[in-house]
Amino acid sequence: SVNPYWQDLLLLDKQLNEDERLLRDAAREFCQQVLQPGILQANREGRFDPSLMRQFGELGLLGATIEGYGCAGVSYIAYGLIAREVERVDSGYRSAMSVQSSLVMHPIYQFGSDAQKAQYLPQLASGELIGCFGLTEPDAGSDPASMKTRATPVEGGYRLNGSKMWITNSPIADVCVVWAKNAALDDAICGFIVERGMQGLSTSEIEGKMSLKASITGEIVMDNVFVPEANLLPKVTGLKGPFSCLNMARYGIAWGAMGAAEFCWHAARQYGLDRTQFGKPLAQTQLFQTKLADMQTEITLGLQAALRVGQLIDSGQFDPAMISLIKRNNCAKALDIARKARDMHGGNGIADEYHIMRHMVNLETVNTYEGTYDIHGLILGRAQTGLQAFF
Ligand code: TGC
Ligand code: FAD
Repeated sequence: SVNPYWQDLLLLDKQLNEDERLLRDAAREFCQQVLQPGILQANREGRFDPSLMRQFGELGLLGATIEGYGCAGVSYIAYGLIAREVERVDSGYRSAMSVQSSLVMHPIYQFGSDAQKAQYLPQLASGELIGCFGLTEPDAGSDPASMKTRATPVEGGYRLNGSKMWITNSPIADVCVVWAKNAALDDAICGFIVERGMQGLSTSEIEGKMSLKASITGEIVMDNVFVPEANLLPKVTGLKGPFSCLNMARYGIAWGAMGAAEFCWHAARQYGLDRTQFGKPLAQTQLFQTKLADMQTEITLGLQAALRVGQLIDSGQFDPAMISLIKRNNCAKALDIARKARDMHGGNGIADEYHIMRHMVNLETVNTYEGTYDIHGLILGRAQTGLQAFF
């Protein structure tokens, strides 16, 4: 007989509180009923529908951990559960949600002035405004300290020059949180809120992506853009600004990647039960079953680890190394699970109607952005040896 808890052997569900379960169920219903039916076509066409952000907003899924400003004020565990449900449908949709929440609203909330919070947060929470986060540059990816974008002080504000690359949502963003070296502060890195319509700003789309096609990605090019003093994030200088936003986004990705992996695992199991070769279901072969067991093991452990880090964030005890550990491991395991599930679906595994290969190619990006697998390995290596191995 089938173990009734095969999907949740360590009973994660029972470790959640009532509010977290209710939010998880509401997010799952929205994702399965609203997002899942359209994903095949959106991915085929390489299209992100900006109105989805308003729908995320209506459900309270944007900036969900923030107190006030129209935000839900839920726990980081709840935020992780949302990411898991959204990414069960598509990593690109989770990208849109996590950039808005962790990389745009979080820095404005943590490092913004009262006026900036009041001006931007309510409309970002409702999805009326779409935000993006510009850290990566053509010549500065894993090493953002080498960025070239510069802010030069002028009367009343700054002139920004430089270009950002691979920026989720930039072509449709109303608000860009851009990180630049501030010449007024000895080139310390500062955050600036750059708005659509500012002269000299352009955000062209990057074409030809074979991964995360249902997410829109672009550049941010700034040619002498005047940014008023009021748009400088006043409460942080240095790389700890962008990195502390990345902590939260990476944590959400660790949950999200498990959502994509769960989709692939459940689909492979069902496919194996339904498909007969050599006179018996594929799921009745030893090779198929041990692959399912590997998937179940990695997902169950990965979710427990993400839950544990969520508890530590919620109780103010987290360290960035914990987040590197789960981002790195969960993304790599999810990618491996998606590749296995692709194989277990045989030829059907390459058809987009089965959704597996889309998850697989999406997870290639997820394993790379927000710090690659190897970069998180080096962060963990440094944290246990005290030795810097980046350069
Ligand atoms: P390092 O010397 O280590 O640190 C510089 C300053 O930053 C502080 N810091 C942190 N603060 C908070 N949280 C963290 N995780 C932090 N890590 C470092 C550190 O204490 C120091 O502060 P201070 O006051 O002493 O100045 O800096 P480094 O240049 O040696 O950094 C090395 C490295 C490799 C760890 C770092 O550069 C890194 O993480 N690289 C990866 C880059 C990355 O993740 N980029 C992500 C771009 S955004 C993105 O991909 C969005 S995708 C969104 C989506 O669609 O979902
Ligand atoms: P590189 O840094 O050039 O790395 C290439 C390879 O070299 C990797 O395997 C890396 O692990 C390895 N490597 C690098 N340094 C070392 C070292 N010291 N030792 C050993 N190996 C090393 N960025 C943003 O700022 N905002 C966004 O919204 C955003 N969205 C993205 C969306 C998509 C679809 C993609 C693909 C990327 C996005 N990024 C975004 C950028 C992303 O964060 C970077 O791609 C990532 O940080 C890696 O940088 P890179 O591409 O320049 O690769």
